[in-house]
Amino acid sequence: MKMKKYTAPSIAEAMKLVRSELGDDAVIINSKVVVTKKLFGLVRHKNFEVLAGVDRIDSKPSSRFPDLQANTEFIKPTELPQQTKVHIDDSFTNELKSEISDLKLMLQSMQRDAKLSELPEEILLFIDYLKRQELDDELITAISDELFVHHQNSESPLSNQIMEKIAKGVLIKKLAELPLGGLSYRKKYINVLGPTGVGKTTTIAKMAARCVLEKKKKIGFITTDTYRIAAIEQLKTYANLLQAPVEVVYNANDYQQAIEKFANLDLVFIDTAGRNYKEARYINDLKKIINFNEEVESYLVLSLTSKESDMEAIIKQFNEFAIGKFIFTKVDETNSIGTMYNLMIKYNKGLAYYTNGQEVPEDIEEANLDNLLELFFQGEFK
Ligand SMILES: Nc1nc2c(ncn2[C@@H]2O[C@H](COP(=O)(O)OP(=O)(O)O)[C@@H](O)[C@H]2O)c(=O)[nH]1
Ligand SMILES: [Mg+2]
Repeated sequence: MKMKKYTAPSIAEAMKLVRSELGDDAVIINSKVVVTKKLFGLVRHKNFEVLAGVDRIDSKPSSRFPDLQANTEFIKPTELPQQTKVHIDDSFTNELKSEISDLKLMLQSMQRDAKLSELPEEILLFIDYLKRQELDDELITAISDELFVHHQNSESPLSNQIMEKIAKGVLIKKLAELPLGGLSYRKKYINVLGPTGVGKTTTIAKMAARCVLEKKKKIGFITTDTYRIAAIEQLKTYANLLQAPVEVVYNANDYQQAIEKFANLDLVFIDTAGRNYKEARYINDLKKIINFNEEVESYLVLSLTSKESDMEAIIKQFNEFAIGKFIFTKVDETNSIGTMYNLMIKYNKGLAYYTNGQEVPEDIEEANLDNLLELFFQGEFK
């Protein structure tokens, strides 16, 4: 069997290449979508990679489907080596299953390609906006399918407003079940976790200021970030402004004492050291110091300027802390905020706040369905 790999921007083009070189008898052995990123990930190219093969009279049977090949007219059964008797075991069945599911995917993506080519300019532009926001392909497909249905049932072009409404409808379905909103005030200790430099301390200052100014709560701070003097000073500066006490905690003993000192406070914010999240040691250190009992509400802070794959690694790393909700920072520093929605949906986690600037206490928003949907469509459509 002669086999060759073909890469093209669409299934149709890949198939054209296959046919032109291998002829009409060519069979598809495997196919997949390959995404390549250029310009630091700003431009994403989707290509289809198809592995095709064709039998030739002089070819030796491949070990892949020897029985099937034995029945083709190209090979005389007498030419078959003895040991090619097939054993239909689990691995073969599994391989077959995965081939079938690959074919299914290929068919779906061909149908989608065909659908897309029928769509008018305004819808394609809208889909392009979703892509630029780096929304997951799965979500984009769900939205495109809805747009397609509306397009078929509508005589006039869909306006941006209508398309936005349709897309929001799809996002609402995915987000509606997730917990959205800030501090519950049901737990006394607010534990803020996350990697270095994402904005944990700044976000704590923003949340704490709201508690004091709007809810008139008596608050205090604990910091386990003893790694850098500047980090302690930063928290103390905010605490002084709010006239709230700070305890610097080096070990479990200090932590216990701080808790006793803060017995009469309503809320205690715990700022943690943002060391390299890849070090398991850091996670263990934290577990040793902080007493994660039912009085603690934990948030994971992620910056939208980070790569999505890195954020996923962080989420997995921090998962054992029973993270209630995410906090996304630096919304103001990016033009693509799809990541926020992708991660919430993928990890089935809600959102407490998103922050959009360095100013304390202004630059923070408590998340709700309305502002999340508005935020997604704040960018320019062209
Ligand atoms: N542009 C922008 N900068 C932010 C935001 N939140 C925090 N920062 C900045 O990010 C830097 C690191 O913040 P910090 O709170 O010290 O991070 P930590 O190491 O996680 O505690 C500081 O310069 C903050 O002013 C935000 O929402 N937008
Ligand atoms: Mg800090």
